[in-house]
Amino acid sequence: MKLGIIGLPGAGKTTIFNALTKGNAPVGQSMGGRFDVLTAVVDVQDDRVDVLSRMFNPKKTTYARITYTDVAGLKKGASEGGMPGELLNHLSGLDGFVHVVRAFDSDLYPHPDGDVDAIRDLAALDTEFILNDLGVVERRLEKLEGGLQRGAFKNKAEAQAEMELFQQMHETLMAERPLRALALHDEQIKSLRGFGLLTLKPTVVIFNIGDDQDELSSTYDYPQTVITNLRGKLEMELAQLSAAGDQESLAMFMEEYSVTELSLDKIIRLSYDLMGLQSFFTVGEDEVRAWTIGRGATAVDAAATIHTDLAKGFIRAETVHYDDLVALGGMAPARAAGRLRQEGKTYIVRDGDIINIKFNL
Ligand SMILES: Nc1nc2c(ncn2[C@@H]2O[C@H](COP(=O)(O)OP(=O)(O)OP(=O)(O)O)[C@@H](O)[C@H]2O)c(=O)[nH]1
Ligand SMILES: [Mg+2]
Repeated sequence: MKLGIIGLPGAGKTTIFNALTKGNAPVGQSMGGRFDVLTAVVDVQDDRVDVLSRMFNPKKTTYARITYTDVAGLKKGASEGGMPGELLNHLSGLDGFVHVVRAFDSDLYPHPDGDVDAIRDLAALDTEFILNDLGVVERRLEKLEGGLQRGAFKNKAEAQAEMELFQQMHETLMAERPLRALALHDEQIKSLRGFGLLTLKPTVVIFNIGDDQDELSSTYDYPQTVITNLRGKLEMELAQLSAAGDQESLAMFMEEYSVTELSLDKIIRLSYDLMGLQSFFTVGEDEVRAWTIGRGATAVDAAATIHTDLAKGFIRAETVHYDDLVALGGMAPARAAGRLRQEGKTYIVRDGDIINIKFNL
């Protein structure tokens, strides 16, 4: 799961990258068109993993993970004449975006456009993505129309259905709305995967506010989109103190700014949930581990997430739900109470399932 931190130049992308990843990447300097230099993997905090870890006392405890990448090099006009192929490839390959919008004012680092206007800037980068997608959709529509006229499609009904979908997408983009606004169902989203449509991807919008600034609200309201405020610079400094293990300065700093907890875990969790992800767990003496799986995934998908061999030789999935395990107080009582179920390949995994794959190769 890889999320790209995007935003206009100087919006605070690298600052927020550091805040989320407890990193030390240099801020206030552009990376000169190199857009995929900063990548970091973070743990998704999950109380359930901590509880399981106390219960099984394993050698190793592993949380679910998200990769964040700092995507430099996007500016207004980026889509004019088409985005550079390399940048577009990079963006298309991401699972979602964290869109950082500048809301802070700073004499030291004036806004390149002269004044700060977060709503304008949010729309500006959205427009670039919308124009990019519009190009993709129009090219596909031309092909479909031409092909249908010439009778080039074996399955005419299928081509017709695709054309209707693309016409609907075209209307949405022409109304300057992202494709997320259509709330397409999973099958449709799957069929669109190869097109690299940017406005279809789930997005967290972060208004990057100044240390003493009030939170911004907005009417920006689309499916698969969340909006949040973050004091980027302050959160970066707190995250860095925390990473350096400087508890004393951290406590002082937090007190001074009336911060009760670091925001990074909240934002990481937010992006995890937004992507429609869920966790299942494996437990044992060696390791307690959270694994990431999409909604609707089956037991055999879960097996494949752990190892392809487990999927190939799949026999059954011994499954107990986290809530049952904790309520009953352990594996043995859960088994005695009949809560340890034997599930087959097609079982739909639930968030919080604890799974032991039985397999034979
Ligand atoms: N006062 C204040 N300054 C900030 C905040 N966030 C970022 N800055 C400053 O704004 C400047 C740009 O921040 P960066 O994080 O480098 O922004 P960026 O989006 O990565 O910039 P580019 O990579 O050049 O596009 C730096 O000087 C930061 O210190 C904030 O929340 N408050
Ligand atoms: Mg940067």
